[in-house]
Amino acid sequence: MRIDVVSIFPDYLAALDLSLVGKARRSGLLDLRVHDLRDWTADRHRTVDDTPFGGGAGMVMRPDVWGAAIDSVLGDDPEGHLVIPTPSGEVFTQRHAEAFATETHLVVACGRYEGIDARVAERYRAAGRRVSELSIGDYVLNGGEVAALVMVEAVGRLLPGVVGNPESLVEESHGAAGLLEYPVYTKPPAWEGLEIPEVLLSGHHAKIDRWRRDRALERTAARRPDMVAALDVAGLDKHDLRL
Ligand code: 6GU
Repeated sequence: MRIDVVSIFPDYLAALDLSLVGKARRSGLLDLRVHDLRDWTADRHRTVDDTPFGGGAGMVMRPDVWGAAIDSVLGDDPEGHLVIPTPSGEVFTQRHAEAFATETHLVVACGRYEGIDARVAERYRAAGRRVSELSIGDYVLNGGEVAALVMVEAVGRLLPGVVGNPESLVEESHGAAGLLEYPVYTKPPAWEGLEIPEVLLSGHHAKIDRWRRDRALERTAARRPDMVAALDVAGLDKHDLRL
């Protein structure tokens, strides 16, 4: 899979050389290219923004500069999907990550200031491109770079061969079960006067599975009532805790 990230702060994306995503790049599973938006400016000051039509505070990123950058990195690849991180987008979830991981080419356009001129998304949609405007949550960041880091990591770890043991992708929070993950423990079995739940030492796998599912349900009910409300009742069994 290829991902191009365009930003006025390409150094922000340096963290993508590290850890699992860095390894995926070096092994060729992920062709990640980071670009400086200012490479597509035409003036001496390498201007990327201007004042908003209609007035108001802040600056808006120019569509001509973005258009040149996006045309250049999309090339004539008809599969190229334009992703625009923005706090006004729909919320990026594990479902988006799963869908993106099946694609061949993403272009992530990181805006700053008050955002990118709205005609950019409009133009690529009109040209028949897929365009996704996505937020990573209900808070305000200074630009799309941190959101791009989040999205590339969430997608990158789902690419076949990136996570060493694919089993670890199965039972996780925000997975298909629609529940948060149960609490986990390792050695030592007693620490600071705290002991691990005895059932985990029992070797009784059915009991351990039941205990983990109860804790996942309990935790999800306490922390994410919105996820409980969205649970598919058909997926619950008669032993599941009353929520
Ligand atoms: Cl994608 N961008 C910015 N600037 N702020 C955000 C965001 C994105 N998602 C949540 N807050």
